[in-house]
Amino acid sequence: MKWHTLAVHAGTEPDPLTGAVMTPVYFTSTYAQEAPGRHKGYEYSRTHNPTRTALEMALAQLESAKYALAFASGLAATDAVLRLLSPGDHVLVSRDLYGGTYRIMRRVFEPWGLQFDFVDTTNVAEVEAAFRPNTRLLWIETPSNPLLHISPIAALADLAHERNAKLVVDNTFATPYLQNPLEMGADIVVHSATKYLGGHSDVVMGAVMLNDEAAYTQLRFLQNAVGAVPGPMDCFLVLRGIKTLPLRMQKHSENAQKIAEFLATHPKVAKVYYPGLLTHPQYLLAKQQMRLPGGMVSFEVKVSSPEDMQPFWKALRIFTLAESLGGVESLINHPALMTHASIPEEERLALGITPGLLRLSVGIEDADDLIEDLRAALLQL
Ligand code: P1T
Repeated sequence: MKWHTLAVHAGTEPDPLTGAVMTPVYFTSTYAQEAPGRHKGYEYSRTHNPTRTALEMALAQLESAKYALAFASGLAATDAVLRLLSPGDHVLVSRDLYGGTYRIMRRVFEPWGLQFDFVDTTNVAEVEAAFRPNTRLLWIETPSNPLLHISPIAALADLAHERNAKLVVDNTFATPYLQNPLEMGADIVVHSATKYLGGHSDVVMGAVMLNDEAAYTQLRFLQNAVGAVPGPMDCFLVLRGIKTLPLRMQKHSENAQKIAEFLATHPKVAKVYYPGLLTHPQYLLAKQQMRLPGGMVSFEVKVSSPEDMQPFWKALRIFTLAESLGGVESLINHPALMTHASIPEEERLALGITPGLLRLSVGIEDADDLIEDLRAALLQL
């Protein structure tokens, strides 16, 4: 099946009871049993819910995975994957990554006994040198949040497997339409479905996709035992969002390319981070492992302190200053003060998350309007 067909039909079968073409939203916490333990496969909605089952089937198909599990948020999905490990295990992680992922690793799992090292995963030699005998996972974000670094999935999967470790890819920025890490050798894919999979900024959800049966069984156990599951309405919303994922990603990417090219020539802009620009250090790798460069653009403006940004924020008419990304509307975020505030300042600055760094989630509006909005706001600096 090709992509647009897959997105429209994945996980969606006409309801056998009524013929309803759209997946019904099963608002029920429990299910009648004919006799104790005799039921139609559903007992209790923390364990299973038919709307969630339909979504999980769709998510698996999108990532060409055998299995998918939906969670209450991207971080709940991350939490479940990290719980596959035991105290004393070591994890290598992309240095540039979502602040909340950094926080759960440093402040929840490190005190619990896991060990983390944050490395430049665009550089295979640096990753190789950081492996320890107890390294169990290599965890990468590609493109990374917020600097859009691209890490080589196939090479890192080979390296992880040589060292008896697994490769986890947070595929949130790329989406399954732009990149399928499992096909490149990764073992586990994690998504914040809050973003492009949902696509409309109206739901918080996470997902895990994988092929390994033993890890799947353990994750299914954790999903039920810990209980961070999404409700049926949220599952319906993400199922609906998925139907337009390829269409949206094409437009997000087309707009982002135009905006990145505009910013690259702007005198107030010191640096642009976008994998679709020839100046991006991993431009060729992005071309090779991604269908399109995606809808996220980061750039650095020439300001000495965040206070100097006030007139810029005030002048914006279309871009909304907000955390999150991946919706149809354009958002702008200040990583140092917002999404990445949980990373200590010294580490942030070393990474390149400076007071002038801005991150755009480019929506599907008309590119000319978006460029005009940025042009007018940049005039204020
Ligand atoms: O917000 P939640 O659904 O729990 O997903 C967490 C998460 C995981 N991975 C990546 C790459 C992410 O970007 C996120 C969430 N990110 C934001 C809210 C943000 O504005 O960057």
